[in-house]
Amino acid sequence: MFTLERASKIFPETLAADVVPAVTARYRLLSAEDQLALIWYAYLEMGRTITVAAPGAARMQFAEPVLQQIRGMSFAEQSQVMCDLANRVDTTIGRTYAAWSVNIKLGFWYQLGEWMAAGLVAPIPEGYQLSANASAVLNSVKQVEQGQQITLLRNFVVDMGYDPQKGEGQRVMEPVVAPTPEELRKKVFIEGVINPTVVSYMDQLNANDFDNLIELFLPDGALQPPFQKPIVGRDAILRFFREDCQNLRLLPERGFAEPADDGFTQIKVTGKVQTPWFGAGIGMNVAWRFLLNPEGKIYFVAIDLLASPAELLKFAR
Ligand code: 45D
Repeated sequence: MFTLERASKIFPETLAADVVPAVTARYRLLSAEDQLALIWYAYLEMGRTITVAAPGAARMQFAEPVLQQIRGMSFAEQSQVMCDLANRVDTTIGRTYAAWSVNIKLGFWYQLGEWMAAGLVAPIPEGYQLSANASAVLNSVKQVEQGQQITLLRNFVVDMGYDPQKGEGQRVMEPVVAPTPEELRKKVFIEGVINPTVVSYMDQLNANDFDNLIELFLPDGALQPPFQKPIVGRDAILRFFREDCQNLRLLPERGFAEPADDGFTQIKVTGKVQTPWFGAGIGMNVAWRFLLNPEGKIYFVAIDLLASPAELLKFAR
């Protein structure tokens, strides 16, 4: 019998971008001031080659009251709010922030970044000197490929604020968009993979058709996002799809299927994923590792951010 533990080890030769958790761990040891300045410099650096998509109005309405409150503060107070967020201090804003979904958090910082650049919110002090450790972390951020850079920035932002329930509480999330109408859906073609479950998974996720997508999973099925623990069970996976997976673009390229124990099938697919935040500007190199039961339902799927583009072609037995 497959257990989640065993399932998570299929295709062990897949090399994930371990540099991401490693750099994130080093970043967490820095002072709040260093963290904020580092993100600012990293963000400026990235802004020279790619632009972040302005968040939609509907999405921003949730962060708006806090943003306006911050805008009305003195520079000293604004800096304090930002440091408190980075320090995960228990404040009203820290609690509000922690309950937001990832996209609302990103939208909040996007707006603050715009206001910092425009002089409406306290900037990073001119000539601020990063500590030696912070400079080293910033250098590491600059050295990785762009898909890994934006994953790092996302990690930094997600961890801020004060969450008394450690992620178990009710989330404030943007409204769920309607699924793309059938006639407007673009279908994927995956070289080497004709499995209908895998193809439907890609097409339905691309169409934001989460209610049909979840039907592809076994009731005790699991989905493991990059660098995270598996999300187990249909309810939790569906919540994750609605909260975190709207308007993703999955561009699977090729794959490989083979029989596993007990009549199961394991399928590895590699390709690119685009986030609505950067559109076609950044394609993240990913692998999907599926384990399907004999009826073709998903027992397990892991999404890995790949260490390098060379991993896209790695299907050696
Ligand atoms: O502190 O098949 C300032 C799943 C300075 C689903 C700032 C998936 C101060 C299943 C600049 C103001 C989801 C797993 C801060 C597939 C300061 C599935 C601002 C994968 C913070 C394929 C910083 C999807 C800002 C993937 C504004 C891999 C930073 C999705 C903004 C990956 C950073 C999406 C942004 C990623 C980062 C998105 C917008 C990595 C966005 C990253």
